[in-house]
Amino acid sequence: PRILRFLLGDQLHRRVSTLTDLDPERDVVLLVEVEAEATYVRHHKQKIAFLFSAMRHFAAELESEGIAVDYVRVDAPGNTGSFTGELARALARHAPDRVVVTEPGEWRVWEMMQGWRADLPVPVEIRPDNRFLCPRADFAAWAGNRRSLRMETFYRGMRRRTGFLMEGSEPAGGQWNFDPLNRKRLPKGASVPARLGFSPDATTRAVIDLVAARYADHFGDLDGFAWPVTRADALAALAHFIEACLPAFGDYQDAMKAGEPFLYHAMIAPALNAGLLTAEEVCVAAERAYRDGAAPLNAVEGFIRQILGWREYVRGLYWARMPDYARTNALAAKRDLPWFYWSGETAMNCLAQCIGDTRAQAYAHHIQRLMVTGNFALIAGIDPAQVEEWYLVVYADAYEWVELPNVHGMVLWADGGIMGSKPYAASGAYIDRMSDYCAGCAYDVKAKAGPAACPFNYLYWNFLIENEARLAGNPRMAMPYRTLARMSEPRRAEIRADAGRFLAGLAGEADAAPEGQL
Ligand code: FAD
Ligand code: DLZ
Ligand code: SF4
Repeated sequence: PRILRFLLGDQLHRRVSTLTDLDPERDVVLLVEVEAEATYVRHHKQKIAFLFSAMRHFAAELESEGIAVDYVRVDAPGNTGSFTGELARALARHAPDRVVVTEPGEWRVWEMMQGWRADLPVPVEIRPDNRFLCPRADFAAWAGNRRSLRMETFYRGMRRRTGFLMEGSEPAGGQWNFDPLNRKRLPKGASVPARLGFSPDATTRAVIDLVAARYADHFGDLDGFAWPVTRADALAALAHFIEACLPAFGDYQDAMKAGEPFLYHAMIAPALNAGLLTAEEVCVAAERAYRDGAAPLNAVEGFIRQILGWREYVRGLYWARMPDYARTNALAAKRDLPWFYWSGETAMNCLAQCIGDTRAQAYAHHIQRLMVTGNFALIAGIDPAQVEEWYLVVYADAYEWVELPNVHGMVLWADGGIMGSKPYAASGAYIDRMSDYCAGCAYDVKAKAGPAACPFNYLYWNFLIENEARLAGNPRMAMPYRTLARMSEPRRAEIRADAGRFLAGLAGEADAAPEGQL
């Protein structure tokens, strides 16, 4: 039988389940660039350029193996602009006996696939995505109907199951988690390794031109494009990370520095999420560095936990709890996303820096996402749906399966505690401890009240006040609420006045809706 193997743009791995039993004599591999995927949110320009270029390179590699590839470019005449439309056109071109696909990363596309099964004239086989270490069904079995799902428990199970960093039945070094060692501030004058950038080849340059013209009104710069777009380059990026960055990755994992978004991070998430690398080979490479004595255990364990733990966990949680997961808003947050998330124009230096990095690179590292843009959205009470859309737009590695649990659950606590036992709210002191941002800021991080005070300081207390009914009974919030209880009435009023003035200013004069404001 002749099989049409439909490969989505983030499934670019030679051994992905769509391709495992490919018969080069008869089968055809279909890849399509479609307007609907490029614009269902207005992705950062670098994200589209990265994916189109990676797709084109991957198609060329398959062809060089003698495989028949049907590649539809976004500007090809007759392109219908959607997965469903392009699959239907391809069926007419190739008249296959059946279609094989790998399950997609997003619920939205999963629903489309159910439609294909129902409506297309040939059978459509949807295969599990074998690039993950924990199959969806196994996660669902672990999760059951439990309300709260803790990453740490899942992660220990994954360590046992895969054998990564295990000595028999015990964790290497006698401990599962070395995080307490991983909170160092970057020493003044420290020189960080240079990013291994990949200069665009002819294929990438053509795609960059296409994106610049076609998606000119999307967020983000294209100038600094340096992502690996082939498997060979992605493997080089991984090797560079293991050698130059992994040894210090643990120590400075949470550190932030103005003008240096990359620090000791791996910069591999776009490649990993698109299939250019697999989670397993990345963990193998990191563990080898530990076994060879090239990187310390706190770094290697911290890194493997991100991939074997967090990445697998958010993906499992997404599929186990969608579509309801996206709909909750446990803290009833409803303010609009401030315009400065797009423009970067704010006097708060930490936010200006992180948003500037994001616009220039389609990248910010984890703590920038969590403790700066994320924490601000949490304590300012921004509507989860608007925050989620922002994160899905702005990062080259963003797909809903990984973005949504991180934003909805980890950052905004909009899931009411499925992911984390308490919101990660923090005042300016945290940012001051972990970065050099405050020194260059118009606000004073030490000041608690008044127009010159760091807004994170009063927004933090205002957040606790606004959510007192919902959060005061949470045992993990007992300490801050005890402090709040000791506050005088005038001090509480001052916090609410500072926050009210600041939030009204954010909303702008025209649309400063009094409802929900202070
Ligand atoms: P490193 O810091 O070097 O980490 C190595 C790898 O671990 C990453 O490449 C990634 O694959 C994995 N990883 C680390 N943390 C997480 C996590 N919390 N969840 C899942 N995987 C993780 N990651 C995405 O891939 N796509 C997203 O859309 C995304 N959105 C995020 C939104 C928020 C609000 C937060 C707090 C985190 C988000 N992350 C997302 C996780 C993490 O920030 C990025 O994976 C990481 O910054 C990518 O850069 P890196 O490759 O240099 O990562
Ligand atoms: C993100 C993206 C973009 C921008 N463009 C395409 C595309 O043109 N063709 C394609 O096959 N995939 C694209 N993708 C990735 C898909 O959106 C992704 O496969 C789904 O979100 C499921 O994870
Ligand atoms: Fe951010 Fe406050 Fe520091 Fe300014 S003072 S950089 S607003 S934490």
